[in-house]
Amino acid sequence: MGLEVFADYHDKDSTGHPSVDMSNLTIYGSIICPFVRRVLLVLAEKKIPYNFIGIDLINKPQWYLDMYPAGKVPYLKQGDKTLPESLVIANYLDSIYPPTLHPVDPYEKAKGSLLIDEITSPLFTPIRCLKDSSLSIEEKNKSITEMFTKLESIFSNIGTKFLQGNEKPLFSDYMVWPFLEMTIPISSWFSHPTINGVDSVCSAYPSTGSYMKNMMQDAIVQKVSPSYDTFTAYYDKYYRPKTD
Ligand SMILES: N[C@@H](CCC(=O)N[C@@H](CS)C(=O)NCC(=O)O)C(=O)O
Repeated sequence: MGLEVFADYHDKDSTGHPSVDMSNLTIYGSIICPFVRRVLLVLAEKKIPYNFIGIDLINKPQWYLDMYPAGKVPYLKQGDKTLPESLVIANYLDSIYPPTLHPVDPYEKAKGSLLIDEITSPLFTPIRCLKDSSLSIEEKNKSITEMFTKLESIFSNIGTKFLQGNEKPLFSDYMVWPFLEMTIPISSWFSHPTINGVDSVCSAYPSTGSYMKNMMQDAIVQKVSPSYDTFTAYYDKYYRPKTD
């Protein structure tokens, strides 16, 4: 049913911080959160050992809010050092565990940051559709179609296997992917007229589909990505309008 991955997550009934070896790097998060998966991709790529403490995002434990009042995920703790914000955490991990996932050339590294912004920005559309109950399904699907059209123009301009011309994903690819992968389960969940799997993306938006297929073949992506069932079971549980 896809929700097993959340079985040991901490919710408002959790009585206190779990006892784990806090001499290890610790990440608080939820696998459903694309910001968290950014960090998990960097950890997996670099084979960094860490504790993962699952946080129920809808019913957060009080001890988590006491520790980090903003209550967002991801959150990193390493000894007495703490950090919020996915890009800050991912960059920090990249710096302290070389070799870097960024291009070595500083100009290319800067261009990678621009690409992350440019591509992630339209990718907030499906997430907004999940959360916004004021829009009809037709309006949501229309905005998802507009998002794919925008992405297609970006990916056709890029035209390389991965974002920065490398033979393997770099930092920018791993920062964008967690948002991009969600476009398929969310579109299918809204019964989008065109999008119901990666092949349908390839048919309608070939440059975007081809990039997605390349990313899906990456072993690190395969390790971190939740299953399609996990996405849809989570959306059913938290975003399906109540019918009574
Ligand atoms: N800018 C933050 C955004 C993190 C974020 O919004 N995470 C969401 C889950 S995907 C969250 O913590 N939501 C719970 C809340 O806002 O209370 C980052 O890059 O880490």
